[in-house]
Amino acid sequence: MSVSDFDQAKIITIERHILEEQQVHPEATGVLTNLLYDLALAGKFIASQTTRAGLAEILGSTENTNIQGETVMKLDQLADRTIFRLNDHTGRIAVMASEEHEHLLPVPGRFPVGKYVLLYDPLDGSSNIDYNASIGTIFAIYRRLSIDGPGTLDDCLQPGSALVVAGYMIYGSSTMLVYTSGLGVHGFTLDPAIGEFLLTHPDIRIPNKPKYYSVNQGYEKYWSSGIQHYTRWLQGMDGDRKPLSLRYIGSLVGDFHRNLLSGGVFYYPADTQEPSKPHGKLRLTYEAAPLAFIASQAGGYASDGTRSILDIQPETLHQRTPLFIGNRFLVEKAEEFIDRFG
Ligand code: AFP
Repeated sequence: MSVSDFDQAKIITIERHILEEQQVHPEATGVLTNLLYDLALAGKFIASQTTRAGLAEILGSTENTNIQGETVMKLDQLADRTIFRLNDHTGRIAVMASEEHEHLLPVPGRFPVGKYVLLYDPLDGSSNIDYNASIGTIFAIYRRLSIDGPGTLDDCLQPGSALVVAGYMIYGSSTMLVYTSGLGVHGFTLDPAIGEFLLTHPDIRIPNKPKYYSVNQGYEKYWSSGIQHYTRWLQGMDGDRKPLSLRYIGSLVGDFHRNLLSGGVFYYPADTQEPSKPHGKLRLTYEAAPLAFIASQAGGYASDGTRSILDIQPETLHQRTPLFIGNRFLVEKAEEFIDRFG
């Protein structure tokens, strides 16, 4: 690269990007900007740990105990503690909730509370860690509803349509952070040499021509007739349309990220496998809703099979929901099949 090429190239760090987006909102105080920056920092920390997965054994640990006789924290607990500890003292957060904890995570009494609510899934797809497949962190940020004092459960139980920011970090062949604040979807890749997230995927749009469908087809016998018909349709079995290719990692962030960039649909329907989980496996507040916001900002759509995920009012923190997410026409087709065949 010549000196003049280098001078012309616009190197946009995540900090610069967030600051530039902030200028679109003259009323912004910078609190949200800093909160996003804290999450990016958590992502760097988690990435540095996930790339060392497996080394604990080589370094002499047995089961959960390392060579010094200390308990080794599982990576999902480590990710959970990292996000909490980077955000508990900043005065930006009213309350947090995590996939790892049944109850709310209040801001410790010695720290000030702020105006935002943070819900997160610290390490989604963690059963893939041992096999070196992509895993991710999902986050959702709302404005608190309560006026002051510690944040409440109601602050956390807001529909996706009230989201202020949603994003994820994906720990794969590289580490990426993808987020939206309602001004499009932007992706940043972590340059490990300098420890910075750089803008590599500005204004992501789901391609109009989809490539993939993603579902755990091993569970087909537990599906309703509507889902079985829909899957046949995606495979082009009911006409002369070309089939979509099947890709499924079993790691929501990885499956969603691939389909966001290549076009397609991911679904995890309700099934009859476990009567105790009549609504499928995925969680509404910190999995489905934030990804639905990202999908909609990228020109896509997410549904529970009958209505937009963004319109669902959560009733409990860890509520499960069926999820269909990706290109709008593919998700609407799922709604049609469910409406017709159940
Ligand atoms: P784990 O965190 O236990 O690996 O679960 C991952 C997950 O919640 C989500 O990331 C996947 O989309 C989904 O489960 C995969 O579930 P199946 O193994 O039932 O297909």
